[in-house]
Amino acid sequence: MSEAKPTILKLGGSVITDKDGELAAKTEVINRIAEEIKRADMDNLVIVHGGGSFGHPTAQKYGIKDGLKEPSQKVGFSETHHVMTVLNGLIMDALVWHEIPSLSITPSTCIMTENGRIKYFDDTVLCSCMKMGFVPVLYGDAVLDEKLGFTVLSGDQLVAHLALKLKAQKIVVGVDTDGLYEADPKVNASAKPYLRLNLEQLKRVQAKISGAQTTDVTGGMAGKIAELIPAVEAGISVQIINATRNLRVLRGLTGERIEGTIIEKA
Ligand code: IP8
Repeated sequence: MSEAKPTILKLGGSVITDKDGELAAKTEVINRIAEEIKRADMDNLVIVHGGGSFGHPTAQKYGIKDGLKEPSQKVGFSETHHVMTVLNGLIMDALVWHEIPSLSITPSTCIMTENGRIKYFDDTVLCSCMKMGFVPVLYGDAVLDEKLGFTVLSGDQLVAHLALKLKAQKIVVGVDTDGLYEADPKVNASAKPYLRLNLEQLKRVQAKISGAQTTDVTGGMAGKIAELIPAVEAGISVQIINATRNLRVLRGLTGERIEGTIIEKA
């Protein structure tokens, strides 16, 4: 058992899936990341992954985020959760085959939200498995909601919630760009990434990009930053790295200096 403060690793949907495809997992990337996680040999690691081309198109098709409005959506809720378990199975496959003691924790069976925000979280299994040295693996999921019937819980909300609950040391956010950019690097090739941001600067960036278009039902980069702000306020450091590139996850986890954006309170 370890006393080290936890590190939370978020694997974005755009890293582990091809967002232009349908149910298109990037199995080579997933395997390479599993190998890097094994090499990092972390005490007290928690992994959270996003939905990519598994969760988002299905959630969008059935309007799951806005809640239960008609009975025909119910099977869409089941399907959204189900495709997330399929993606999670592929992640677990890679972790287990790399001999990482890990346990999938299904958000929809231990979390309920109220108007989209986490209200109940039974963390008994999560905490026990961490005490035993397992790596818990959670993900954005379709969850039951006290007011809406059901909704979509983003991996980013989960990351920030877990970071605060577990008093994490740091959050490593794996995306498919070299950090957080002044403008969308996929649209503007000369856009530059921020190397370091403090809380006030992060809030200014958040205000600037909050109107941006996104296909993610959970809000893309703007949603990600909004979720991270309370964790940064609590003194938890955040590093946004390009997890599609070799060795970045390993180096992000072990604290080596790499390209990306570091966000700290002051
Ligand atoms: O990709 C959303 O998780 P995210 C999961 O972390 C679903 O926002 C079910 C769309």
